[in-house]
Amino acid sequence: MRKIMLSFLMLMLLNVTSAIAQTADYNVVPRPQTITYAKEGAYLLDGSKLVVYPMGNTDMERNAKFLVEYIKEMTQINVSSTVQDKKNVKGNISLSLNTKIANPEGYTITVDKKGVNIAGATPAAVFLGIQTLRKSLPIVKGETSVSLPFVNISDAPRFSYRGMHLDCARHFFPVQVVKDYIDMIALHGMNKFHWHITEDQGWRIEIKKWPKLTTVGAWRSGTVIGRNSILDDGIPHGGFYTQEECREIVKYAADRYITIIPEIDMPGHMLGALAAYPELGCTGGPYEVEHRWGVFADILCAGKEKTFQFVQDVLDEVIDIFPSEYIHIGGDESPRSRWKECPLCQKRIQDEGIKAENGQSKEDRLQGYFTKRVEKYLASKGKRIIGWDELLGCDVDQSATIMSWRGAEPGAKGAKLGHDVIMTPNAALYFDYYQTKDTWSEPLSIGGCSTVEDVYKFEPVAADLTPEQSKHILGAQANLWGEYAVYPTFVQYQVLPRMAALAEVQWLQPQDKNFEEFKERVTRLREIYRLHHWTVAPHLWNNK
Ligand code: TNX
Repeated sequence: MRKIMLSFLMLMLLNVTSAIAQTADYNVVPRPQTITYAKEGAYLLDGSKLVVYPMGNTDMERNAKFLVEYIKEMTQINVSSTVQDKKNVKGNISLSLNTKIANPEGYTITVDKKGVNIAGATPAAVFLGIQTLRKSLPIVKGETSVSLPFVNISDAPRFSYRGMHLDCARHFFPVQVVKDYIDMIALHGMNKFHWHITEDQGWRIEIKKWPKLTTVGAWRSGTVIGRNSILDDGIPHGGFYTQEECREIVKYAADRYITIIPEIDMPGHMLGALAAYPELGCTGGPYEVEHRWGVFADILCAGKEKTFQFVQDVLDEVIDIFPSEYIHIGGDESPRSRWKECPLCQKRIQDEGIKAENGQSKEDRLQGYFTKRVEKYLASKGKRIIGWDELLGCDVDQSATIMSWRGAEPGAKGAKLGHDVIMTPNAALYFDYYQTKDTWSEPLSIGGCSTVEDVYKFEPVAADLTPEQSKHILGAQANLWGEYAVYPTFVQYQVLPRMAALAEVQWLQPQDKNFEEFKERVTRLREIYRLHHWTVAPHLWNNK
């Protein structure tokens, strides 16, 4: 009898162990601000559970559907979403709004015997909480349930601007690649996508009033091989996004609470447009859509009124598509040589009484005139400008937000002058740089080197800024320039996992960062990258 009892007990024990569900781990990237575990207890997530959302709230309904999808993706468990009524909150996964949370992106996750609740200050905050829960889930196949330890999570991001940039102008990428990139941005808790869509090497957005921008400006007859070698591949390259596609992408991002900030780079980096409309340049051309990489002398003529008509027409259509309050107007790398020799630009300088001042040449300040005029136009439509840090050398207004790329110093300087600033310093946050010094077997990159650790260690707020000045640092962003980004897999390789390191720079206070612990978190995140079949750079894992 005892023997039988014992073997029965053994069997039960075996059964229990095999039935122990795989467990969620809330240590995700970016790490939540506070995670407080209960002494014991766990919620069993299985196919009988529902995701409930407040009745009549379409944003929360969409959030609920995303969560259902994510649960399926991670665990293969099918739950469904439904509107909330009194009966079905208990024991289920509920989404709710809590206006008492101060940060508009702040949220809490509570897992206890009443069920799971994600409460956010706004639907956007709830979405961020959903991302955290999603990343916490174990990746399992063929299980009927997973276990979520009882916990209280309270979280909010450090910076309001958490961005990624993608250059779709040097090389054109299909709509799906852009959507995949937006998925990556969402997974990392980011909320801005800076979309670079005009360049010397191609104009990538349909503008109905200026059709040659895409019939002519979107196509080049070849591309230089390597880093500006003397060889050209002779292979036509091009493409553009129709306005309809742009709207589709805007919606795709907005559904994920990501704002797209389009960049129309001016007055430099404009050869795509000049090839289409040579009358917009100082010499009148002819111009060609560029095959090579770099900085080119031919830029928009600041003396001609037609140039401003062109810019306004383009921006009219751009702001009709992109609801973002910010429009990026570039402003980088605009050589002065043409403006110096152009009678119309010189006449403009005279007429406007522009003088060399503050170490800035007349032509530098002509770019200031150009920028202020465009800014004023956009302001009349309720929009604000972002521009590259070259603008600090051009006598622009304090209202221009500065994107600091030539290191972090221009940004610190801008903040001291009262500009809002977004930090994208090349040394740490240029994801077109190599991510290892051992480059022999790496795909060709622009140069430089920024390892995952270099990204992680970047601190956006310089130590010598006063608290008042620090408030001007809105956040940080990494840029992926496209000279060598020919393939979507290479785009993935360059941003994963550096994007994860950036996510913690954007989310955490410096004292809460810890690279060794981050490595463990990102190793789990890599499993989600793999689930999506994204290509991940292996350097952090000794190339394994
Ligand atoms: C500088 S960053 C540029 C880009 C290049 C990049 C390459 C900036 C405002 N201008 O046009 O693609 O370097 O790293």
